[in-house]
Amino acid sequence: MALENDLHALAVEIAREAGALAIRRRAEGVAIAATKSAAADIVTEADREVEALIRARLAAARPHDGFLGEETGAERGTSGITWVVDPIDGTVNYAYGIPVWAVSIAAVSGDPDPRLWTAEAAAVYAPATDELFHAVRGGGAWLGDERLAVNAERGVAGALLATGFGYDPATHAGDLARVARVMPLARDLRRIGAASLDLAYVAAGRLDGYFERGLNPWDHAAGALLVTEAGGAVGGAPDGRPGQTMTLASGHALFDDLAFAALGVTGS
Ligand code: LIP
Repeated sequence: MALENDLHALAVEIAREAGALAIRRRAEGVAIAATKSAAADIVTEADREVEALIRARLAAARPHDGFLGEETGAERGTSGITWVVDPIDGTVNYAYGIPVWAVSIAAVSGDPDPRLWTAEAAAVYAPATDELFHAVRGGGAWLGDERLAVNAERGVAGALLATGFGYDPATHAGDLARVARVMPLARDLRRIGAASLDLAYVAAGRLDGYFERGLNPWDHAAGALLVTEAGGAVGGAPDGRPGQTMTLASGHALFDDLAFAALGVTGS
């Protein structure tokens, strides 16, 4: 258990430190450093600087761990623990000055393959609201000192759902068709723009469910543990885990219907 507690404490401490750096850089003005998969897929100088800070602090504290970061890629470790990091999740919101973005840090054990790893600890820190969502496997999900729980029941008005759209315009028609299939389940839809916060909000009961195609492992690694530790279900990919093909999250009562609408199959 000490291993999980050490991982959790480190994730929380570094997420706060990284969030403070990102907020400072935001106040100084954001510079777009490059584009990645599409013109809309931007990376700022702050993304790179914040990931460098996180990576350096983790290497100093746990030099034999592996790392998988959105901006600097993967490096295998020898300890059996890998850190999965999105330094600024919600980069477009961050660049536009929309205060909805987060530092997402997860510690996973086992094979550093998102289809195989076990999430051990997670921290999702939203500096604009000073909200730190965190979890240890088997220890519950928390917002600060408040224990979190997903919305277990289905409301008569329908579900408050969130989704997102990829950076590639060629994927938008398919994503919108999926929204049309899912809307009969919904009372309304939100497009928050930061997957880690979408997932944290499901864990906190602020959303009833979330679905999004095309996420990367660093987008969902920490948030998925928040949801399961808050009593919810995650999945979407053929192996039943969150993945590139789809990320789903909700309470168990909604999950299969959400999966069927989003994927056309059962969620189990
Ligand atoms: C973002 C996700 C968001 C998704 C965006 C992008 P980034 O991550 O958090 O949910 O809709 O396309 O993937 O790029 O800001 O780290």
